Amino acid sequence: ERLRKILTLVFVREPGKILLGLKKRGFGCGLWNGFGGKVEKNETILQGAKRELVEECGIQADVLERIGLINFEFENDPVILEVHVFQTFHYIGDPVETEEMKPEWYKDGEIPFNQMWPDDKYWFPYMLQKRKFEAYFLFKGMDTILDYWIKESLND
Ligand code: 6U4
Ligand code: NA
Ligand code: NA
Repeated sequence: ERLRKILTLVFVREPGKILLGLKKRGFGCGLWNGFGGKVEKNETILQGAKRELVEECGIQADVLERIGLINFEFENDPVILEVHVFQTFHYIGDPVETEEMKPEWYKDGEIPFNQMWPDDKYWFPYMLQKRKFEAYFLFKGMDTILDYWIKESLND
């Protein structure tokens, strides 16, 4: 019996650069990442993604593009994290620091992978090149990837 948690992860982009947030609390604290969180019962995944983007960095995006789907498992843990990854080049507002995230723009070639989740280096290249992907990672703790696969996927 697996317990599946649905999460979102949103990347705001401009040509040549990408907005990341330093997570200030909770899961992934101290790591740079996109913006997102748990999808609530009364909303769709897309609505959850847009809500978390506003809540965490003050940015509104009317259109988000689905770019990836990642399933995470942790050794000896029944929970599966199903993370829906989105990106947008069209947004309203300037990023603001919130209680959860400190936003900062990074050049596409200067992503701080050594201060990010260890899986990110594997799938960021797909996202940066706008290639839709699906991936799976099996973690031991927060730092060690025991197994993974990643594939380009074209389903919409
Ligand atoms: P609360 O505590 O309810 O405010 P919430 O904002 O709903 O939390 P949070 O911040 O725990 O959810 O969501 C976790 C975020 O971290 C999601 O955006 C998904 C992302 N995430 C989780 N594991 C990840 C991983 N291995 N690699 C990655 N992002 C991950 O790049
Ligand atoms: Na969050
Ligand atoms: Na949340």
